Amino acid sequence: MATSSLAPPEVPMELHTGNRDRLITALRAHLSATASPPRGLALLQGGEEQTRHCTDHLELFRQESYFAYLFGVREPGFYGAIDIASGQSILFAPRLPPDYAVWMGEIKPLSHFKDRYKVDLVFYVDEIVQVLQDRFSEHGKPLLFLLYGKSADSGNYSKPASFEGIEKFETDLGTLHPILTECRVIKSEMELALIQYANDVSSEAHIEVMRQAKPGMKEYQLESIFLHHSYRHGACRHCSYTCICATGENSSILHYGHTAAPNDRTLNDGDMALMDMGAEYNFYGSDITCSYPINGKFNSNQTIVYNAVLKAHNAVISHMQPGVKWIDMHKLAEQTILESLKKEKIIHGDIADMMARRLGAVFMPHGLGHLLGIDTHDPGGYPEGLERPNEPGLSSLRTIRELKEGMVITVEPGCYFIDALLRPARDDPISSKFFNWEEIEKYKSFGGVRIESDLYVTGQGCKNLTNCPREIWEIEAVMAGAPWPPHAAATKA
Ligand code: LEU
Repeated sequence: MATSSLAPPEVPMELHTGNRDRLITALRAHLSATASPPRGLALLQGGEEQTRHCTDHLELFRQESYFAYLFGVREPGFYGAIDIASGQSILFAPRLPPDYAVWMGEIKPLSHFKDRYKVDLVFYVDEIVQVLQDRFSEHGKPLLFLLYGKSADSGNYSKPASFEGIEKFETDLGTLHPILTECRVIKSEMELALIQYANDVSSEAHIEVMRQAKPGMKEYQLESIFLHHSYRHGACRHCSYTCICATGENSSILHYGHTAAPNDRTLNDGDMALMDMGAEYNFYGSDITCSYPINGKFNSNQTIVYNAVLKAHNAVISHMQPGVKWIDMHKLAEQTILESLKKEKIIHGDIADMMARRLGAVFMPHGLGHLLGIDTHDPGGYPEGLERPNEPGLSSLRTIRELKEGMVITVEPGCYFIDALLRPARDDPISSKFFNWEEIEKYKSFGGVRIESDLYVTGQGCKNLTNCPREIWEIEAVMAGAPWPPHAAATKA
């Protein structure tokens, strides 16, 4: 039986009150520079429950992230508003039909939501026009700041609040999104505590998977161990993303594990496993990757690739501090990996030439890491004025910002042997000369290695929130039954 040292923490609603205060301060500062006095309300529509296609099967609801950030509301169908001048917060709850009490449970009174979510006022959604007009129209037609803006990762737009009668209000679609997005970039102590907890759960669950992995098992069994541990011991019902449980050649498929590649391969003796899985607690997530041999012992090729990636992971972490440019960290990781591959005669030639030709992207086509918070790819990576680069590898970066104290960002270098990238490199007469194709042939079905930790940027450097065995000897010891963290041994003795 797996044991656990986890204790799911109470979530203080002050976390979300603090998030609202941060938005109010930022909006007031912005508006006082353009209008006086600051007026209007920020109005957001929470997520709506979805059914499976045309059926009545309800998908498990997870709140929309911007709404979760400001209000912490778990239930679907809400609206939330913040009066910028007074700072008052207002929730609008859906009016539920009497039948709800029979099929879904108690219909909670509005006072329940006021107490639970610590807002100033609560009304029903069908009262929204009247409430906003009666209470907030002292300066004429009330002005509503709605959330409308593009996600730099998906290219999708957030849905601005809409309701019957919205034409009675003046609306602004451009102000709220960039300001609220920027608020989410810097984490408060309370947010950090939840991200740390999600990391504690995921680190422990990863170790449980590592201990149980054996040749002959299926990838989905590793996924199920992670999900079970996170939920059973950590109270995490959601994951931050679909588990990537890739073994053997599958570990070179960056976003493996989706419906068309559903973690269903049988594990073989001699395979590497690349496990990218993260639990989510009260909306805040984690994103961790561990790579190791299924049989518990690194062979020589596995050692070479693993140590190349580990060296890059550690080099980046040792350079991280406020002011450092993330694109420079990406290049540092690429260069470190290329140097290790050169030392092992997998590639040859001048590293600076390879960097200039962007050959690092043949082995690491994704970005070094991304902001993490309520979303796995947390927004704010490309604020206005910052353009996504278009060169290979760099174009996959989800941010090229300078690090700032309070950011949480993943560090996830990887090294993969991907046919779809090696083939064109081979076909290109100039690039081809940098590769030792005979040596690379030996890694044909190797797959890849990724090592991913979640880092908090402090005033002077950074703090690693992830606690998984990383050195080869540590992984081999844990897979052979040694305790983790290692001081657990001392405590037990
Ligand atoms: N999480 C990273 C990204 O999508 C890449 C990883 C899955 C290889 O940017």
